[in-house]
Amino acid sequence: MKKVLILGSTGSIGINALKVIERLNDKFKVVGLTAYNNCGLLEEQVGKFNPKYVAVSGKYVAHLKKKLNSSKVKVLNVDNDLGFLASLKEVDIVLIAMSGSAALIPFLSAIKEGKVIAPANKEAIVIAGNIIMAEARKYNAQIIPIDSEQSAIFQALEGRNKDELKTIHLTASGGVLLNRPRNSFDNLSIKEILTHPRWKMGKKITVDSATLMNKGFEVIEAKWLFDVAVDKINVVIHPEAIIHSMAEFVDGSIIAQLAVTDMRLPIQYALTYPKRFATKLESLDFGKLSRMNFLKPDYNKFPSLALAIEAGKKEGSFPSVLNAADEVAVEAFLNGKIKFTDIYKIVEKIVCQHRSKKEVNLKQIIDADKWAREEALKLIKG
Ligand code: MN3
Repeated sequence: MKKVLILGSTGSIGINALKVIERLNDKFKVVGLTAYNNCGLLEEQVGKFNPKYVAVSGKYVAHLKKKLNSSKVKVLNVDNDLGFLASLKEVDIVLIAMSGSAALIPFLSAIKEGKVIAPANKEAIVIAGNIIMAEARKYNAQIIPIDSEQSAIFQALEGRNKDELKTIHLTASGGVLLNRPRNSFDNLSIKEILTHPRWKMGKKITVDSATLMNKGFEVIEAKWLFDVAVDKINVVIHPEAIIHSMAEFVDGSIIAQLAVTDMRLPIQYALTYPKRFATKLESLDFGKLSRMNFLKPDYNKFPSLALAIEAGKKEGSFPSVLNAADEVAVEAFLNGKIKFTDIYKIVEKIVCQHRSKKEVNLKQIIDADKWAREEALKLIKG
């Protein structure tokens, strides 16, 4: 039995991860679950999976302790204790389903203990991919991505020699704005942005999918995860989201991973790797599918994608600044404080003001994050 810690068990990835574990309950034991403020659902999950540890935001710790009085579960604080949880001897796999750069601390702790890490979280690898990958090599920790595109690339590259890789074709559904004219973007409502055609996800990532910033983050992520130059990563719009990404080799052969759009599949693969087990998911029906479409991304319509690719090329603390400014701007949009098109304007302005060396340490990354957040808040207020 593999022992699993899930950071962010009440979000959509966390909920799906627990569904996978429930089906494969003879193979996995949940050791710890963490959430931010969804105490109700966390409580339910504790009842079902009986973990040894849970963690929530500091202000809810006392409340949750009271609620879970009768069980033996230890209640910890997500603001301070994630590093401790991720480094526990009794944990084999750390599944990082929480969002935000706060995942960086438990990510690095898990690496130092040589654990298997299954990240769905983007921010940690986007802002500190070079440090994460160097540490993972040093401590022999295995990183098996959950994000559907990274999982597809991981699967396509399995057993291959890296020198044989020519291009990664990173697919994108194109988001909710694919067929909307750019001149209508200014008046887009929050509700219109939050209806993603293919995937059900959290709000922040759904907005990032609409701007294609999410795809830009994935370019940066793929660069670090698979050690390939940004120039070798080609973004392809594929609205059906059936091909989850592809690897093209030097001989011109392309290996793609295809499946129904259901996150339980890449989650299960990350947990059971290198084995595969049956799922209850339906098979792709090619007869019904009949066609798949592909097109080039429109960088003028979606400038966030170009900005992210540029930040990925420049390295240093640029990805950190990009991520932090985007997080603040998207939140302001979701709170009705700025227009949809202001998201890009704010992020672009801050990235352009930033200066960074190519090589940066963890402190410089965190300082850049903090600086970008402050600058973004100033712009939003002004
Ligand atoms: Mn994705």
